[in-house]
Amino acid sequence: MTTTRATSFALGGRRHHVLNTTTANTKTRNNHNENKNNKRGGLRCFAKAAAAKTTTQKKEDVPKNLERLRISTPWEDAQTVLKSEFKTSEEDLKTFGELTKEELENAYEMMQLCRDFENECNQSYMGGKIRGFMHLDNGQESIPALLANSIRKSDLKHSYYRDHCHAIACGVDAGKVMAELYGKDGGTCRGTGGSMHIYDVENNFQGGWALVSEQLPYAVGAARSIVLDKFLGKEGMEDERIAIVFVGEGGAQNGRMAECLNAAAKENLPILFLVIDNGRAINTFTKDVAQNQSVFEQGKHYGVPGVLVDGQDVTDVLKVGKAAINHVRTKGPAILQVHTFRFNGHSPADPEHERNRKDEKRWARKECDPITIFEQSAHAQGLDLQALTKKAKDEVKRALDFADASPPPPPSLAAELEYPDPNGQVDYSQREPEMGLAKAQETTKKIVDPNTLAGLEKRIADLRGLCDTPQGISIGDAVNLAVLEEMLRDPTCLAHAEDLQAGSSYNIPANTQQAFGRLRAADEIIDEGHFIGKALGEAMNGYRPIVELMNANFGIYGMAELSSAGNTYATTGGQFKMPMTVIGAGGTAPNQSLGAEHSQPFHAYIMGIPGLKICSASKPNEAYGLAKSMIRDNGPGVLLLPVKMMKTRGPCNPNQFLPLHKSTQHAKASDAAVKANKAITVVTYLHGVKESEEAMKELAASGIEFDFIEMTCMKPVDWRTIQSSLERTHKLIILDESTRTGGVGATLSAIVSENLFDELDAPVMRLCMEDAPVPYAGEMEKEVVKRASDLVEAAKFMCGA
Ligand SMILES: Cc1ncc(C[n+]2csc(CCOP(=O)(O)OP(=O)(O)O)c2C)c(N)n1
Repeated sequence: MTTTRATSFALGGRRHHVLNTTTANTKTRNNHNENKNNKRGGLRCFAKAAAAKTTTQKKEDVPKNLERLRISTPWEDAQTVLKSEFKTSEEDLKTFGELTKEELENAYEMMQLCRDFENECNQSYMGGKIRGFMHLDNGQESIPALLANSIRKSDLKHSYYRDHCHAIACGVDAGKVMAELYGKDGGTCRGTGGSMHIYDVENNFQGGWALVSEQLPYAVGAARSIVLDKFLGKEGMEDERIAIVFVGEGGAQNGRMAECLNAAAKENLPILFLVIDNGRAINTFTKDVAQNQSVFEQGKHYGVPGVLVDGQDVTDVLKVGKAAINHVRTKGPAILQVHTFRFNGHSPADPEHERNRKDEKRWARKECDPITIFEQSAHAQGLDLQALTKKAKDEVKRALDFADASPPPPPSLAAELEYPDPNGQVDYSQREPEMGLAKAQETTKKIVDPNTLAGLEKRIADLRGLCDTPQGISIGDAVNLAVLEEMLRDPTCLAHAEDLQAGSSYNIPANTQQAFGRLRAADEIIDEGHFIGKALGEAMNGYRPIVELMNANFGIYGMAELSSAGNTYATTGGQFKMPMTVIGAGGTAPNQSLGAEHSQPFHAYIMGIPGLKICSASKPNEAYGLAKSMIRDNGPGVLLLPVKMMKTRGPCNPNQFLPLHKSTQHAKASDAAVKANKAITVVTYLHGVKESEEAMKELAASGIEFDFIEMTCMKPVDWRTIQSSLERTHKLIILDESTRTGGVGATLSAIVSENLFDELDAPVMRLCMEDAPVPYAGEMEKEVVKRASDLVEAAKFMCGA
């Protein structure tokens, strides 16, 4: 028998090019490049550049072992780059080159505020008030100075884990930031996020993301939302908004950077990639792992202009930064690489062992402090530096007092923030588009061509008509109907998929691009992480994206993004909902022969992600009703469909919204079978539904009957439906389309044991996929994937037949 079979398986280039000597705006300020002690390629690059430039520092001031030195990007050189790469006009250059007193005061005050804030963070960390990982920004204050001067409240900002100063410079209250670090209720996210997850909906500060580079596609999604707002004619939106994303030079080596540059260029999105180049990723010299550190030139392949600036000179940063930001506001995407030094360890946990790190830090603090450099420059003359410093320090003091006084969050908050739409509390049929139904209809009429609209309405009517035929509608078309209806009803509904024009591999979501155009129904490059990520950014900004995965298993590339989608509502303290739906055909049918990688139990892999609602549907009726509800739900959901049954037809009620937290009982064992001890509760999903139906037929003659339950809701596990069945049958078989270890059945079985132990007459029996890659050859596959015949055998065994 099947469970016995299970025992046969175990259970259980070093060179870098920061300084491109052919680029006019990149020269070292220090003429110490002949440093004989240094044999590394990086410095030799500096040597060439430095030869062309004057020095501001005596050679003997520089420790001989330093491998990273300050660069020089004087405004006259930067202008050459801006003219050639950004096509900035002479007139604009003149404007950007002139810094007003107010700009300089703002910049200085923000630098002092950030320095003092971070120093106090350090103190608070030592005092145990701040815990976990914390990343400080000392030495890089010219960037917040730029933000304070040039970034608007309405711009959409995506930062990384070193985010305190970015948030403050973008208008987030310093007291709320400090309170968040203290884990207090008055924090930006009520203590749910912490140092690496600062969000503030009011100032459009959208993270605070802790996985290196994950923020890149989210920001691209945010930039798309700006373009979409214009397309939809959304009211109350400023025209020149931009998205800005911060990334380290280490993070910029991640492939997401290339994908996002491609996406930004392809749709000419208003997005600035602000690269914070402190030369080290934690301790590792980025030049040791990256062949080319000229991140500002990464856009060349896509036609995205870039510029490098010396981050120790705040006036250079302000001038060049203003030009880059203006380019994004008026023309399209750009890269701004700011060359800086980080004065502290990566985080308090950083031992800073890597070569010469401590010498570099000591030297940089002494020679490259942007605050001191500004104070000693001609620009500082005439400014009341003392008064500005006092103002900054007073603000930090206020922030500390606010954080201290704030109470801790109520422990119950974590549970309250599980889902924006708590289970069973929303009638999705009544949920209107955010802009209201009337406005939504008016918008759709404005943006969809009348002939196309007529064709679409006919297509929808045809699909609805199929529901009335004796054969019914297919699972694929039931999903298509749901998607088309929702996209028609709510112009903020979007679609993302590969091969979308052709309706992707299983003809879902078909006709969306033809009906709604490329902006709302986007064909995607082949990286599911990329477009799940963009969907996440859109969902944070008023859109309801629907992502189709072609094969659910391809979603493996989007695990980081799915997990962050699940986290966001909670980690933002409930500020950002995440109304996105991911649909994928997947699973492991017997005789599938799709090979190991296309047959993985993706549903089991994502089951542990908090905040995700996971449903599955193996009949058209459920596929339609769940898709409709999930699209209108305000949290992230995944709807899984059986890959080999997409054309299976059946009845469907095209007017219903099914609950996302309920399993579905398809058949009930007779009272006679219960009395005869021949009734079994069978719980399954995806292809297991068809297999179970076959088994039921086969068992009819033996008198064994099933209370047959489909896990239309996989997460949260609906054990109450199982309970009412077990109260009759007292026997449970799980036909599980996932592995014995870590599978859906494992979770379900544990929950049943915990909650329904007294109802069981026998141990729960799991018919799982074994812990083996699904083999291609049928003979071997039979050993791994369970099917109707295994269920028949197991049912007979359980009933002693
Ligand atoms: C996906 C992922 N891998 C590894 C880490 C650990 N980590 C945190 S920051 C960091 C270095 C990033 O360096 P860089 O992008 O240059 O930014 P910086 O911290 O220097 O500002 C690493 C490896 C992480 N957070 N996420």
